[in-house]
This record gives sequence, structure tokens and C-alpha cells, in this order.
Amino acid sequence: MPKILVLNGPNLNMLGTREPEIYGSLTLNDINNRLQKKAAAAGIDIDFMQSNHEGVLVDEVQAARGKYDYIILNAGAFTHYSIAIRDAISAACVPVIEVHLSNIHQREEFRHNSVIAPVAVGQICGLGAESYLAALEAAIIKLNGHD
Ligand code: CA2
Repeated sequence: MPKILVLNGPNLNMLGTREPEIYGSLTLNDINNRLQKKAAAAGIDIDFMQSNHEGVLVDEVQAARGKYDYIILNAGAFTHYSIAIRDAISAACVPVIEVHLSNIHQREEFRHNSVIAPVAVGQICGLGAESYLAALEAAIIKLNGHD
């Protein structure tokens, strides 16, 4: 059975508690439950992990090699400057789909650049929780060889 890891970075554990106008009102658990249902319907195994720590995220990406077929990654603020996470993705040889709840290109200039994007398969942003669901849909299509 194909396996997908959904990896979330710093502060995303706070979802649903503050700034709903930017990040929506769903909690991370709500989003994960939706992903779980969609994955189960597609016959895919899905795991979830969140950390506020850069090194832990690097460890998770490294450990994903040979274990997962796709990573759906919201690296939070690390998106904009973590060369360590980018290097881990390059080395892991697991395709990564980068996601963001907000449209990072419409926000402050420092959020416009993603150091992850050049090593990701693609980037989906600005759709709220749907960004994650669209990323999962894309991964399912690619895993089924239907694109
Ligand atoms: O839009 C996204 O998904 C972001 O990755 C979210 C990050 C931000 O630094 C990126 O530029 C874009 C921040 C996540 C913070 O999440 C919170 C949620 C609720 C309350 C406070 C923070």
C-alpha cells in the first residue's frame, strides 16, 4: 500500500485558535481527519507529524527515505529560510508537495520566496485546508500513474 507523510512545521499546532482570517478556523486535527478519510477511500496509508523544531523536521524528512512515497509539507516559516530542510528534501529522494494555507505571494514580501519550492514537485497555496486536500489528490493521481 502506498504511504504518504503529512509534515507540518512551526506554529501549525496553533491552527484554529488564532488568526482565523488568515489560516481558517479548522484545527490541525480537523485537517488531518479530512486527509485521513480521503486517503482511506483511495487505499493509501497516511501518517501525520508536526514539529516546531527545524532539526526534528530534518530528521523526519531523512527518515522518510524508503518508507514514504510522498511527503505533503507545510514547513511554516521555515519555508522561507531553512536550507537545512531543503537539503534534507534534496537528499531524501522522496517527492515533496509544498502546501500553504495562505497565499504566501499575496502577503509580506519575506513570505514570497520559498527555499523549498525549487526542490519540491509543486506548490499549492492560498486554498486553506483545501491546499492539503488538493496536494493529497495530486499525490494519489501520480501514485496511480494517471497523469
Ligand atoms: O500559510 C501557511 O500555511 C504558512 O506556511 C503558515 C506559516 C507562515 O509562516 C508561512 O509564511 C505561511 C505560519 C503558521 C502559523 O500558524 C498559526 C496558526 C494559528 C495561530 C498562529 C499561527
